[in-house]
Amino acid sequence: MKRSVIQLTGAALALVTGIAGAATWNMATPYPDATFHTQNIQQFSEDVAEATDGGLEITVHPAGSLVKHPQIKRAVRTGQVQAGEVFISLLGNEDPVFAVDSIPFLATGYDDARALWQASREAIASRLAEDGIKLLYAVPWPAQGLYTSEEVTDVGDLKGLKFRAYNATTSRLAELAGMVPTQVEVPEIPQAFSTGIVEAMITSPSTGANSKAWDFVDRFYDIQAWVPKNMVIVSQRAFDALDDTTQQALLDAAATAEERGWRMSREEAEAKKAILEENGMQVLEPSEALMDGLREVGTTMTDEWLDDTGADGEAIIEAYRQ
Ligand code: PCA
Repeated sequence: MKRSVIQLTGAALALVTGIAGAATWNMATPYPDATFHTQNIQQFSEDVAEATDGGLEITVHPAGSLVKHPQIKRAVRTGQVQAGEVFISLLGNEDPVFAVDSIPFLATGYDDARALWQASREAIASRLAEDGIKLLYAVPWPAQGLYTSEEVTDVGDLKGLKFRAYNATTSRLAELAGMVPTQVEVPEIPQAFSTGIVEAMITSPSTGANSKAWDFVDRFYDIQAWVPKNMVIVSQRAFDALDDTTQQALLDAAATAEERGWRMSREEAEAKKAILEENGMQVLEPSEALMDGLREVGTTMTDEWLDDTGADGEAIIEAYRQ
């Protein structure tokens, strides 16, 4: 009898402290529900809730519904939301180090992308830390390909095209190739094409398929130009407010989400190219002439990036090449 009373008291106590210590976080993300990154984040949120017995609930607000993509980092910094997802190279105009994974032809496959991530992770994490932001993990998009309506046999064919850019790096690439860039977030891609604001883009098979690219372009050139990443970040202050066990559960779930995300990305690449084809698009190997021209643009952009980043950039490239 006595024992069961003690047990009951213990259980009741756990319940009470559990409730008192429970945290609810809001997480702002830029991409729609059907995106594999978003699905991975939903799973991450479920994993955290389960591992902490509901001690940390993360409510995911996708597609820029709570905070628009360009404001997500600031929203995490100011504590408007506790967590967020950001396309890392979107921050390239804040600090060029963030643009490293969007330099054309620096790292074009998953193994290279992982090596580049290992070489740049610390530099990126420490810049975020200066803003009171903790980096949890990053996951790549499939390699970026070129979407157009007309045939493109060399860089000259791109001249004058109205190009959908998604950061400063893609705008610069467009300029160097003689195109006219306009920055458009993923949820607005179909409308930007249908209203004639843009007529070509470079993005993954995932974003092309999810945007139903076949409604507005005919060709996908598999140029595999770079493998950019999204990162999941949290407010350091919100993190510090969690007890040790919850912090550890969050970090463990993040490590799991990072591995799962890289796996999902590899699977996406082929699956989504097949979907482009099934819907009537031509999935094409680029000509050597087109690749030569694009690589030249890539070399220029690597040099410019090294000029902008100085010793920090050099250290990253050196670590990457080893
Ligand atoms: N999709 C996102 C970023 C890179 C990608 O593949 C976009 O198009 O904005």
